[in-house]
Amino acid sequence: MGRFFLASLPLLGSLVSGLPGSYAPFQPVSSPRLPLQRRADNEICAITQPTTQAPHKNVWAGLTNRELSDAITFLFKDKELNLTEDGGNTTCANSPQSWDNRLLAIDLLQPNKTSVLPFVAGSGPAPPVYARANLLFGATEEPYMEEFVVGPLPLSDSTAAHPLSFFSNRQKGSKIRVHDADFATDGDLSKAFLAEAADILKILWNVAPDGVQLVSSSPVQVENGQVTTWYGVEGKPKKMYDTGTLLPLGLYIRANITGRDTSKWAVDGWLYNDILYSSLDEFRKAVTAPGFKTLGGGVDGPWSQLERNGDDLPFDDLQPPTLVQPGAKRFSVDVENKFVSWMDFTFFVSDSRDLGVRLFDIRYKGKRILYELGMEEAMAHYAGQDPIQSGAVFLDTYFGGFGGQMVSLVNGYDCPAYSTYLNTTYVDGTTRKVRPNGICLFESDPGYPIQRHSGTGYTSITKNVVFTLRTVTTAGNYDYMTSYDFHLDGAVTIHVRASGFIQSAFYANNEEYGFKIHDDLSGSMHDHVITFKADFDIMGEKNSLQKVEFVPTTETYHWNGNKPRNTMKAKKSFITNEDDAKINFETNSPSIYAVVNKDELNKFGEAPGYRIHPAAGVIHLTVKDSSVGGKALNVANHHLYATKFKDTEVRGSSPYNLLDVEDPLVDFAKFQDSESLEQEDLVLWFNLGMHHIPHTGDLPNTVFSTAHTAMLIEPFNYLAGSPHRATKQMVQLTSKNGTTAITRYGATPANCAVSSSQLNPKPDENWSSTIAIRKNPYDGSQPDHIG
Ligand SMILES: *[C@@H]1O[C@H](CO)[C@@H](O)[C@H](O)[C@H]1NC(C)=O
Ligand SMILES: *[C@@H]1O[C@H](CO)[C@@H](O)[C@H](O)[C@H]1NC(C)=O
Ligand SMILES: *[C@@H]1O[C@H](CO)[C@@H](O)[C@H](O)[C@H]1NC(C)=O
Ligand SMILES: *[C@@H]1O[C@H](CO)[C@@H](O)[C@H](O)[C@H]1NC(C)=O
Ligand SMILES: *[C@@H]1O[C@H](CO)[C@@H](O)[C@H](O)[C@H]1NC(C)=O
Ligand SMILES: *[C@@H]1O[C@H](CO)[C@@H](O)[C@H](O)[C@H]1NC(C)=O
Ligand SMILES: *[C@@H]1O[C@H](CO)[C@@H](O)[C@H](O)[C@H]1NC(C)=O
Ligand SMILES: [Cu+2]
Repeated sequence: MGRFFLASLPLLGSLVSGLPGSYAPFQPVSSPRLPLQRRADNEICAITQPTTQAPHKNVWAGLTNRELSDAITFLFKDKELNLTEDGGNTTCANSPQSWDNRLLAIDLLQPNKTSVLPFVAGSGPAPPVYARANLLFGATEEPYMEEFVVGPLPLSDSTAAHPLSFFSNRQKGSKIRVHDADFATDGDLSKAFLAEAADILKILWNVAPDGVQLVSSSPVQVENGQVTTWYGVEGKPKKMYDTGTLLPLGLYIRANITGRDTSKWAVDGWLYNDILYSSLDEFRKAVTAPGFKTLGGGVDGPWSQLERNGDDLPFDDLQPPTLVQPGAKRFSVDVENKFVSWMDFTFFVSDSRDLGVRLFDIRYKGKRILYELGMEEAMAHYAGQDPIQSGAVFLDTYFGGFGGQMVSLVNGYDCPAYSTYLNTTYVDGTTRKVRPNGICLFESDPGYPIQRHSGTGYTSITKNVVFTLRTVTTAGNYDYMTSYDFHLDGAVTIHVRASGFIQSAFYANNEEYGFKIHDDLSGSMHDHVITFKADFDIMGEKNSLQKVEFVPTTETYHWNGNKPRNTMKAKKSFITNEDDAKINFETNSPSIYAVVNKDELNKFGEAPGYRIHPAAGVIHLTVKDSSVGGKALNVANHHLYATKFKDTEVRGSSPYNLLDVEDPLVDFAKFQDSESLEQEDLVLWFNLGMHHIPHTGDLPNTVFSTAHTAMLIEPFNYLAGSPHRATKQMVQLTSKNGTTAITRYGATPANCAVSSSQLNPKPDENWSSTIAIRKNPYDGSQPDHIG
């Protein structure tokens, strides 16, 4: 089970302003709002944010404005690349067209770990800065995408641009064919074929062509050079909500989109009620014949929309308990360097279009435990009787990017009102975009203590204070909330929650792929698999993977007359080879996995390390050897993998993996090439996720409280004892002779009043649905920093 829901927890003692020893007595029902009035002598809590100075520059953060501009200028000057500029505006008419070469994405190329480590240790220079750029070569019969590296930056005589291939283990090289480069221009095609079918739309649903909309399958199918896509017909939302994914109408249209001459593209199949018609005329003949069975189709309405909808709940107009900050914050931030320090933890934050926010150089008590922790890919694999569901595999790093689609957080809802917010930034085409309040940082009390014990005459109890870094990515119909929680016992939990509109299927013939959840509507079954990379460094880079298994056994003990006794033992071993490090957490969880350092044994002779285990359901992909995703999804086949670190194996997947599923840019299976894991630099790759078969409760939106998955990493024989004993936020109660004594340990009581702006935060404070835009080239008018 996961943590409690933050916003609904009563925090006794911090709602009222408590003075030492003077706790709010029982209050009569008639004066419910007393705390502020009664404590008028107290000042309003001043919420201050301590600052800090990062020990060194954040080399992972992203490109500065100048570096970005230099890289873009350099690429555009390269005659051979023949790039068409977008003039800083990717949505305007003179932006590149499908027959132009263009810049799809540009970002910092994360510096090699091997060149960062000496810098971080203070014994080497800052690593050179390179950009990675994804270029789409459209000015050719066979369009392709190729990743380039540009640098070093800023511009110098040694700056160069060349294909970036060391990330990729693709057989066919760095040029990867793009089969749907002209898709942006196909709007005309779909408009035309809907117009031709106007009479049929009228018969089936009594709508005109502009009363429906189309979705296309993802990815396109490529077979023997033939490129096919399917369109699904959907009802149109009636309000502003993007409810289209809840309104499939059960008609699917196949189009042959082979070749670059879009005038030759043609519709060659109409699928309705599981019958495939090979031409519109054939379909029309069937539909207009007597006795043709029409299936209906869902209609947008309150059931799918997001207005409040339902009977009043008891007392529900009253404000629920809320989290408050009773004074100064207890963590410090270097905003410029995106460096954060809370209790015994420090870390750097980076953000990028593809991957969103990730953490680097996570240290605990001054020692690095993780070089890198972040999401690699968020995939969704659907299934169904119809070609849209059956063909749907999404990689969210590709469609807009996990960072590109991050949103401004809603104060008091996404995060507590007192949170510290940081902006995030990403590059769209050649334009830098700034997203205010993309990251929140806050401490909270999950509503249960981290420790307690009652003995004769005493109780010892310790507050559980959790520090969270959170972001939200809205990837089309779905919203992913990613939270990194840091705990007083030295543990870190990685949570992903999903909400938003499900993608659904037309119900007909679909019983084995979902439940009927509304008129003509099936909740389409799918797997969400969210891959994370965790590059552990436990007391140095050389580590091993320990496995401790609970095994049943029959033993004899001489003191028992050697009678057999059925019992259990701990089987301790090491996973010493990459091929053996494809791990599934088994039923009944008998095995414990930990990254340990065998060269740094503690004083009891045990290897110190960090353990990793699921904190809320985790999954791997159900589909084996997916016909749609192929080898592009290989990172999702198990719960956990360990590999030996290499500068060439830094990404477990690529946003462009679906462009060639049989020979993807990154085929994760090729990482498992029998290398030793004994006292090597280990990287763990783990999958979070949910098997999702939507039920009526997913309407209108899936809820975060159930769509939740999490992994916990925690110290394992790492410290002499549990570090949570160091906090002052604990008490001991002792009773003697009928009186109770309270022992405190130096925690200062709150002595300020909570402002009404904390209790009633503005949800739109610094929120932005539009994004600030900075133009290239860099003209010096903006500060030269990131974001
Ligand atoms: C980009 O172009 C579109 C369409 O021409 C226009 O509406 C928009 O205002 C432009 N944005 C900027 C930042 O220039
Ligand atoms: C450069 O791209 C343009 C389209 O943007 C194309 O017309 C032209 O042929 C290309 N030039 C070369 C040398 O490939
Ligand atoms: C698809 O279109 C291409 C290009 O127009 C054509 O050569 C091919 O024969 C078509 N395929 C089928 C199956 O009709
Ligand atoms: C965050 O973005 C907002 C809006 O663009 C801007 O006013 C603010 O200065 C930014 N904050 C930082 C720390 O860059
Ligand atoms: C980073 O590592 C790769 C793979 O070893 C290497 O090809 C590349 O040159 C390195 N980059 C730098 C800047 O050292
Ligand atoms: C405990 O209470 C008893 C009776 O009230 C009293 O006689 C005795 O002195 C108390 N002992 C202590 C240690 O306070
Ligand atoms: C909004 O921005 C102002 C000015 O930067 C800052 O003082 C305030 O804390 C911010 N509030 C939120 C909720 O981000
Ligand atoms: Cu789902």
